Parts: sequence; structure tokens; C-alpha cells
Amino acid sequence: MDKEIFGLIDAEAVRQREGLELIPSENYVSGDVLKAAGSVLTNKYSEGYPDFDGLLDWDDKEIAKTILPSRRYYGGQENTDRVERLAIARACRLFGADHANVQPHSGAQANNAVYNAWLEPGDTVLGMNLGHGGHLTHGSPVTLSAKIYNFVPYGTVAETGDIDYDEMEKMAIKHQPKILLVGYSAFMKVPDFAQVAEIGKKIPGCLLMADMAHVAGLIAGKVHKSPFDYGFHVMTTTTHKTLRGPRGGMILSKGAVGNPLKKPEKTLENIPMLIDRSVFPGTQGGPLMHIIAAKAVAFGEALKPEFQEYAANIVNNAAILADELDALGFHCIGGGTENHLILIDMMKSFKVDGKIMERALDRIGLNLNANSIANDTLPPFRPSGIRLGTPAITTRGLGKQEMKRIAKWMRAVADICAKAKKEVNLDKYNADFSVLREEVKKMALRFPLPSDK
Ligand code: DSN
Repeated sequence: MDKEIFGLIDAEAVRQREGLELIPSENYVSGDVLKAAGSVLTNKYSEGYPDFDGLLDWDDKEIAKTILPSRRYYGGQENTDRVERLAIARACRLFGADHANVQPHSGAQANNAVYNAWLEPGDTVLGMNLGHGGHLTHGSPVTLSAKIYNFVPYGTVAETGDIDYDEMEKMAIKHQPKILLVGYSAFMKVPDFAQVAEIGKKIPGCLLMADMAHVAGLIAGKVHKSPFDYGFHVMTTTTHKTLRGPRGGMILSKGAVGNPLKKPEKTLENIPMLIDRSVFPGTQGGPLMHIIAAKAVAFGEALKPEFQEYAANIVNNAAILADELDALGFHCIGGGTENHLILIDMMKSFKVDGKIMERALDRIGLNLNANSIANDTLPPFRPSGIRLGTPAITTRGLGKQEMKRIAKWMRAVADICAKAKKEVNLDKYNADFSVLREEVKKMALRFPLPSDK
């Protein structure tokens, strides 16, 4: 056994058990998801796709037992084809999509594959400004896609934290984007998909794309609107956030499903096939079949009624936590939250930057991340804000009383940070941190990780 690596994996399990995960993009998977992700499927090459025509009319049992001709570039696909078909079918059922490509290795890969499917170099995409809560892959100049395509950013209104839809419309008319993209990593509102779709429909050949990585589990759990109900063509997501699957990505789409080996005409109707060709061979090689199996397991879990209860609890916990934090002097951007995510202006609240607060909270076993806020005057690595959320702690079963306790711990740590002023001075408060650390650990151990049960 590799003592160094397995020692570190064991240490990470202890860290996860004894702390509370407040990073809004993280979660704890079930034992079954973990098992599939660590399975022998990692040994298999499966470039290409399984045949899936007519798949949506099948049930899981039929899919699991039927062998169809394979559209892969390697032999030995009798099990992998059926695993991938199950993942596709379950994803489509979960989100009401016509097609799912479950091969993207990450959300970034998923977004890039959609751009590659629909755009030509130089084409314009209208996406949310990274500094206002968008994602790197929505056009940050440091990304590869920003070198290829012309990204034009829209923003949010500082006071409300909401998208400026009037600005979005004006920019869409002016720039005539080929993709109108809604999605974010730090946004506390439910987007007005109907209004975005209205704007997009005014632009000829404009693909309506939603990057729902953060809220996919809330959509699957029916506590958040789905972009597909408003005429969106494509939805990308990661599979490991609120959706509670393995680390990975996925592209869901509406349109005609068919054999991606035959080059389809470039129309909005053909977007599912264009996306398949764009993922493989366009932007990726061999799919990670062990991860696709784990995605299928997670989608199966999300199709169960309990998942809707879980999704509702995420949102309730976030609302309670935001209220408690607000009452304790934390300035929540947008006045609170409509989803799982809370963004706090630490400079405005306590004259403390987000990074010192993140590092100080690490010391007591509460993990979240420093985050830029709209029009931040501080740099991205030491921004004014912190971002936190409730998907992971809700998985462990924490509720109202625990949210109140977490808010109090955070206030105690903010007070220490205000006194310390600089990270190097935090050591002076080690005695205070260790009292809080023990309290957090005691609570965390009352709520086991799902994979420990
Ligand atoms: N890095 C992710 C997040 O934390 O929100 C976005 O992909």
C-alpha cells in the first residue's frame, strides 16, 4: 500500500468528518456513488457513444439488459454502453431534456464543448461578468475560449444583487450574440429565464444556454425554475454540487437526437448531435466510465422523492442562515438568498477582508471561500467577500438550530479577525480558536457523512 497517499486520504476523511463544509459548490456523496467512482470501469477505454435512439421510452431494467450495436472506437463495450445509456436516460428524466451528454470531465469542459458546437471563432457570447458572479468560462480573458470567441459581459445591480435585464437586452441588441448565457458561481437570485428567453428570441440564430452548475440539484429537486420550461436550448452543469454526484460535468439539451457519427446540419434543432460531436472527438478523448457510472448512480438517487425533500431543506437552511447572519451584523449581498448560496461583504460588515475570514474559519473547521463582490476594490485573491452555502451540511442533516449556531461561530471568528487585522496575527488567538474548533467538531460528529453510514 502507498502509505503516503492513503495516509493523506484517511486524513482528508477525518477533516471532512470533523469539520462542516460551507463551500456552496461542494457536497458529500453517498457510499454508492463513491463505490462506482472507485470501480474497475476506470480500466476501460470507450471513445465514442452508445447507441441511444428511442432510449427515453425504455425503463432502467430494459436498458440494463439490452445490448445494442456500439458506436465506439474500441471493443468490449457490452457493459459500458449500458452504463452510459442509464446515465443518459436518468439525466433526461431528471431534467426533462431530450438529450444528455454525460461525458464532460468538468463544467468547464461542458461549457467549452457547447461553444465549440455552436460558435465559429470570433462569434459573440453575452455572459455574466466574472466579478459580478459569473464563471471563468463565461468569458474571463485568462481562458482559452476568450482567445477564440468574443465575450461581452453583462452585470448585476449592486443594490439588489440581481441581473440588470434592461442592460442585458440593450447589449444583446447591440452585439447580436450567437449565445446568450445565463449562469453563475455567486448569485443569490433565481434568474428570470422567461425574460432572458424573450431577449434571446429577438436575436436570429441565438442559442439560449444556462450554466446551472450551482443549482442543478435544486432544479432536479423541483425547488428552482428550470430553463427548459422557458425555451432554453442547452443547460450545462457540474454533477458534484447540489446534484450530489461525482466530480464531473454534463450537457443537457433539447432537439433532435440521432447518430452523432453522421455530421448534422448546423441548426438549433440539431444541437444535441452537434454537442455530442463537440465533446468527442471535438474537445475530449476517452470518457471516464467509472465517473459516468457514479453520475448514473447519483441521478438515480436524485430521481427518488427524498431528493425533493433534500433540495427544499437546502433552500430553507440557506434562508435561515442568511437571516441569522444578517441579525449578527453580516451584510448579505442582495439582502439574503433565494437559493443555496450566500455572499457576504466582509469589508462592509467588519472591515475584514474575505481571505482572512476564510483562513480564520479554516482554523475552527468551518470551510468556505473568499469571493469577489460586484465592483470589488480588492483583488481576486484577497477580495472583500466570502461565499458560503448549505448543500453539504444539509446532506448531513443539519437544520435550523445548527444554522443559528454556525452564524454565532462565524460572528465570533469575525470579531477575532477584526482584532487581528492581519492573517499573521491570528496565531495570537489560538486559544479562542481551539475552543470554537472543539464545539464545531462536536456538532460535526453528531451528523455522519453519508459514506460513513
Ligand atoms: N469552482 C466552482 C465554484 O466553486 O463555484 C464553479 O465552477
